[in-house]
Amino acid sequence: MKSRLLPLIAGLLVLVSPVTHAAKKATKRAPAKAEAPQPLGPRAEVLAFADDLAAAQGWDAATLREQLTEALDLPRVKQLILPAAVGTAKDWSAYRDRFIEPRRLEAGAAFWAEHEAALTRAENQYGVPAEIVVGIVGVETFYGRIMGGFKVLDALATLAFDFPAAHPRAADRQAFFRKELAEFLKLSRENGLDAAAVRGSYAGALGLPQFMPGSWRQHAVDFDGDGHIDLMSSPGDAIGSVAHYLSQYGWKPGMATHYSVRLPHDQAERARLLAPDIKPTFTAADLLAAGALPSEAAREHVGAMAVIELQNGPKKPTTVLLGTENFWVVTRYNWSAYYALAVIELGQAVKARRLHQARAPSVPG
Ligand SMILES: [Ca+2]
Repeated sequence: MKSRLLPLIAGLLVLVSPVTHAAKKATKRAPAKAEAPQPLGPRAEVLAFADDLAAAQGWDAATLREQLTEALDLPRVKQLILPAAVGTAKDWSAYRDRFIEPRRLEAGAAFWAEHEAALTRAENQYGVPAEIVVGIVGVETFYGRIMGGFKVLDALATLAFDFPAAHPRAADRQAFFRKELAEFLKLSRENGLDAAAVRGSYAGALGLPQFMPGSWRQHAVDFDGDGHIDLMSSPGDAIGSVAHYLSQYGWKPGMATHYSVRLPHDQAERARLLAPDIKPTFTAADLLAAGALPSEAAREHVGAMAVIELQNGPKKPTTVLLGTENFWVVTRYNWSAYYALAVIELGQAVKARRLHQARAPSVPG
């Protein structure tokens, strides 16, 4: 997916990522070595990339050649991009606890209070509830506290020209990062960013909402009205851009994200319902016919739903839910049911905290 975002937390996510992300073969992570990063150097493919991009954009080729050959090839980035070793137990409850915890809830409530006007305006304009935007910004960057310490130019150059061959989809991913490197260079020039100084995730995701450069150029909006799109330091622009992104991927105002369900006892039916993973496929009538028991609300749902099963480690029972088309839209931000449910539950928990605070009785004087 070209516009898929690769947030800062992807490193955490691979530990619990669904089968779609799992490596087909065991991939042992290299032990951390004190290997000093070296410049990419004047490799033929780097020079050709620089010349092609400079010609297409009307930029000075010598300057771009210099910028890219001097970019550092970062060993740590190549370690982090590899999927977790097979056999790592996925654990929704452990993953959830990383995000739905008191410090992040407190930060989320403060973020919501401070930016309530922008969140409300984004909800009115794009139909995406404030709690979903608050959930995404909270999971991605802890409300701007953790936006990534890698130099994005180095990280993207590493993945564009020296992508680890051990990755199961190395060729695809390398092509993706070459495109993102070009997008980053365009973005820097368009927005007056110093490309050599900008920091982000090991995969090149940027700012409060951790947009990839291509997503920034395609989906970000100036939402605070100052004439510039600034996802690095404008919470207003980040809020509007997240809502706009989800709206462009088909968010349906008023639709629930998910419902509860009991799976059928029949193993073959169960397997058939789980096979499409996060892709909404079955109507409530389909589910009932297959022997599943959707909740009352799910039975009223118009449209297709996905039957999603999350692992809770090797021993505990799994968590099962019905994801709607809006659940699918949240996974366009990051292709993982674990990610989407963390976003949704964090937003709900922050909202509940706000309501609780609003209702708390004042101490009688
Ligand atoms: Ca702005």
